[in-house]
Amino acid sequence: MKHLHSGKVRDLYELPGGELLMVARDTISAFDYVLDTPIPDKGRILTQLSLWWFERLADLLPNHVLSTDLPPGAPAEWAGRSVVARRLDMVKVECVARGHLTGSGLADYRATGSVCGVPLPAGLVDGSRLPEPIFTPTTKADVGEHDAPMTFAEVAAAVGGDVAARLRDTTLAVYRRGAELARERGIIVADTKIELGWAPDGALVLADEVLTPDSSRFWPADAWEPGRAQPSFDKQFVRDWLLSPESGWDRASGAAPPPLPEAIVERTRAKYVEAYERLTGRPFG
Ligand code: Q0T
Repeated sequence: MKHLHSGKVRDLYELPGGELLMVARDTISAFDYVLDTPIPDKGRILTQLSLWWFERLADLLPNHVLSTDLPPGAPAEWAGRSVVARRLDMVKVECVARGHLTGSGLADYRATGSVCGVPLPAGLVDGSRLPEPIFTPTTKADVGEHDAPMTFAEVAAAVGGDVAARLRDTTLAVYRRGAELARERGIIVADTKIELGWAPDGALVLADEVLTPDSSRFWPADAWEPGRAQPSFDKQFVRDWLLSPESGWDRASGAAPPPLPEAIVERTRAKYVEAYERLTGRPFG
């Protein structure tokens, strides 16, 4: 197995036959740091959630999954959090859809009245639901840099108008399917980022991880209140503790965050399990 790449929360290997092996870790990020304290089972929970979504999206487009069996030679502890995938020619645009306004979309709106060139009504605030979901692509920035918003015209100039329209329509279709289903189960999917790639036969294929709390903003629907930052479904205990005096952490100091206490780890793990169980209707593990 040849190591190809390590991201914030995943490792990528090449198998002898040329397929990829994606392995999700239990790491969690907060305030742009990857924390030293893992959340037990997070890699398995998000991998299983993503696989469940792939099945529910299969009528919209094919996905990169070849097998969920552990390949020969892989360590047993990767079971349940690894996926053997087709190697694709990845689309070099970050494909994002938003149904609610927050984060970098909110910043763009406050500066321009638009997000990625899509004009929006006046008077929207942090957390507002948009009149309809919008495609808000960004550049794929190098490690350490931040993605920059792209207009649809910029995407079209980069990949061609027909491909740009397919990226937009596909991203919006995945978002709509995910947000609609999640909403019925008490979770708002405010926005989502998907990874798309081209198969050798020309098919546009859904890759990576889809509609998980790492690729999307999940909010508890019963706490939604536009006009303030919304609580995160999964990470709120981590954020609250890190910003509390108990953590002793000064975010402005530039120091890395301290290790998480066991109680915060356990409550956060329970939120990932809850998201999985609410969405899929299946017990985890
Ligand atoms: C991927 C092909 O490795 C990455 O960046 C290197 C700088 C990021 N990355 C690429 C892939 C996938 C998937 N998923 C795929 N099916 N085929 N590349 C995943 N992450």
